[in-house]
Amino acid sequence: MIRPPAWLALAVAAAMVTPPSSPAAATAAPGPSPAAADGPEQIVNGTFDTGTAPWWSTANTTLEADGGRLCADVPGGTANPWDVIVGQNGIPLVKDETYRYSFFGVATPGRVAKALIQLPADPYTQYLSANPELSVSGNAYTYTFTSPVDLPDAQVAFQLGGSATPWRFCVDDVSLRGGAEPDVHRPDTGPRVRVNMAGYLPTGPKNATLVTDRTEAVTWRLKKGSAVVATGATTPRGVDGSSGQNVHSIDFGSVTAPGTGYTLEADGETSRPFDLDGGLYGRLRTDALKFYYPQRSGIEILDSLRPGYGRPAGHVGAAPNQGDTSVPCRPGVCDYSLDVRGGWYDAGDHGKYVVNGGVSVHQLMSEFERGMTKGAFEDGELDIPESGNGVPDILDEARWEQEFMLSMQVPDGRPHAGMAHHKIHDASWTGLPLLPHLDPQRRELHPPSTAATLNLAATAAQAARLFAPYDAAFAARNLAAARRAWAAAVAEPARYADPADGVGGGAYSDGDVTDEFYWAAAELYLTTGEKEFRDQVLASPHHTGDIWRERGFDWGNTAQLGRLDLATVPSELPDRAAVQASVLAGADKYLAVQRAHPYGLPYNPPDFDWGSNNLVLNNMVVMATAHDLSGQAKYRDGVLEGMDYLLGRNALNQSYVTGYGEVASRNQHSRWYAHQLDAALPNPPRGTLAGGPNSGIQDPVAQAKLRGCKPQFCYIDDIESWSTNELTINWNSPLAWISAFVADVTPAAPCKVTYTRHGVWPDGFTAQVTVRNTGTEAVDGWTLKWSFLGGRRVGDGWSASITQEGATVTAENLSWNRRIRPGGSVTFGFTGRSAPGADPVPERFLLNGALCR
Ligand code: 9MR
Repeated sequence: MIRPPAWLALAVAAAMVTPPSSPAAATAAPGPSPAAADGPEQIVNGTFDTGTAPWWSTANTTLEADGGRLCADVPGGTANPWDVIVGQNGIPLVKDETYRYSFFGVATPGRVAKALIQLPADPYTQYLSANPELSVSGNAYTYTFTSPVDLPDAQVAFQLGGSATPWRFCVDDVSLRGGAEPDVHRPDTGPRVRVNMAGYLPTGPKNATLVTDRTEAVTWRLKKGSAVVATGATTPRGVDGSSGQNVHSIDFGSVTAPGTGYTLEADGETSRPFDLDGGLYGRLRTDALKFYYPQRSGIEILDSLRPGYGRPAGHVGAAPNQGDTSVPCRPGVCDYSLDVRGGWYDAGDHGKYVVNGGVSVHQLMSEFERGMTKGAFEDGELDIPESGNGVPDILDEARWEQEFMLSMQVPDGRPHAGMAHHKIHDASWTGLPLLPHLDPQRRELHPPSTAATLNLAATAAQAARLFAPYDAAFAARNLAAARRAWAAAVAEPARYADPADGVGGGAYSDGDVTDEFYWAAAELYLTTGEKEFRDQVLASPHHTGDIWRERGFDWGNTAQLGRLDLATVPSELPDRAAVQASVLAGADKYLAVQRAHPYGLPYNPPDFDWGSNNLVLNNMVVMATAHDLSGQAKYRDGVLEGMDYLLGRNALNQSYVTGYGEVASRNQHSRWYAHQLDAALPNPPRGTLAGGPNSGIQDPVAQAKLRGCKPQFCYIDDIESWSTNELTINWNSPLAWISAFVADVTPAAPCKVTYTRHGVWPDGFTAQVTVRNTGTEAVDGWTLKWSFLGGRRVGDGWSASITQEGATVTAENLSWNRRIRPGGSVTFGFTGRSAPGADPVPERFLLNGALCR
């Protein structure tokens, strides 16, 4: 950050003032009036010490925090000043107040820019307009003006376009002083002792955070009712950058007795009550998955299955809906219509997006893929219309979305055949509330993109191996679609979605799809075992690069999805051990971030991103996978501590999951869970995750109430705060995945399994399995489980009774070999029926429910 001495700033100010070019109402005076100079600061983050949020730019440039300044490379060849803009919105102006506006600006090479304070929408009335001549060495500029209007959301803008050649703009110390003290929103953060209000696992780590001015350790007391059950000393942690609070941490992990009504006391404060409850995450897993059914498009939501949430089918062609049974393209994009009914609504809007649908359906399928050995997912557990059809409900729910993904593929014979349309949504934004079946907007298909095409390729390839045991025809349809999509993406590797295509729905643009190529190649390889895809995986820069960003992964960063699956799904990949080691390295990185954070957050960039809770969860997915691969307790403990943040151990002292904890998000931005706007409508269902703190605060409610917020405070549980408090299908998917992980971390057993294939012929094989007891106690009666991918099936067995249900194979002892003495082993075998595609040897075996390592 550049701070010229005060006398220089004032001297330059007097010299540099440029009168406003047009608006009669504005006045510019040489030098600040004393009142304005002393008035309150209206600009948020004008010093760029911790990043660039909430400043924004037009899509043709990128904001950089460069040595404490904001900088942007301005492209050449634009015609008008407003073709390239850097700005900040939401600046309140008070009529007849005099303001002093100042900044330090640099141009390389020198250029004249436009500095404006104006109405943020047509007719863009200018209250201050100046033309600073920016130089390479930089100057401080100061202007004063009197506001002719009361306006809650003026815009400060630097218009930088109109140059034939490119140049670099940098700015610092942007300040607008004067007017009224900003309306400070003071959230009710309750007691200063912050705990996981939903509860802790009796056997897991238990950490809390105390907010206090004290710098010395203080005593904490854990109580159950009025009885003190444990005491200890806090650990002072200093000032936490993510909240601006001085904090101590508290570790009460020694207490393990299950029960309700625990409280934690320290520094004269008593936390909200919590439980030690082994069943907590089992319930959360179910609720996080149940979120999806009432998010469905194209089907009536039955009140009998979701009491209080029943509603007519949305977008099935009944007026006033206009689709989605035959949806045309946006004008000029294509000359056909597609039947794209079904799928899940993306978020609180009625849009359906292939890129975001991709990561969501993938994480649901991955949750199943991780747990299928155990047969952990049952038919009937989610209360959906398909319950009872013989297929695990989680797969039925995933299929609802996957069918939609398939329907977005461009038909043969059309331009871009095999690619996927990027998205389908309303032609214009609609207001809240609006139930899906009442949406009157025209629905439109947006152009195909390489990113959407690769999301389709990846998820369809994964669906092919997972659905094969349940519905071979659906699996085959997916594999064919995945191959077509892959070929189409290779033919058009850089068809990007337009970042400006954000009217009526989100843009979801992504200018780098090399990560999507890697993910799709990984899924195609794992399903088919084919050399072409293996070579693509091995040649990708994402295969060995450090992809473990501190900011986590999401719909636009998908290399991590490929890397995680290559680590966990059995295959013959030559460098598989290195891939697995890289997951542990990533998890260690997130653990280090978490350990340094006094709120136990495994995510801590200087400014929090849109949907930060999702990024926190995805970093936890990496830690959880490291636990699956290594069995090391530190990774599981890290995941549990991360859950504490989401469920109440945070600066706002609130849970971000509806229905979990005494104070929890309940007004997430949604057009149909709009209880805050219409008492006849419900709140979001239990288990709905809010996006969470977002330093960018792009919506007007957040801008009015949260200006200048430290990252953890950039959140408000208001239905209109769409940038901090939306719900989405891709945020609930890691919540479901992680809660399944912590609900059921499979314990390790002292055993070793050797699985040997003896003979292989075109449609069959024989295998022999040896189970060795490596422990010190005899095993008396055994059941061994594993899973078969891709449609392989067991046939006749010997020395064990062997059955298969869906993907899960179960081998049980016979009466004569039920006992395995310490150091001893049993061997059994079977014939099997092969299936096309990859044929890896199973790797995960459960002996009497515990994992053999
Ligand atoms: O989740 C998306 C986030 O990563 C982006 O930064 C943001 C702005 O482009 O958009 C988010 O996605 C929204 C989408 O554009 C429209 N539907 C609601 C999504 C969640 O807020």
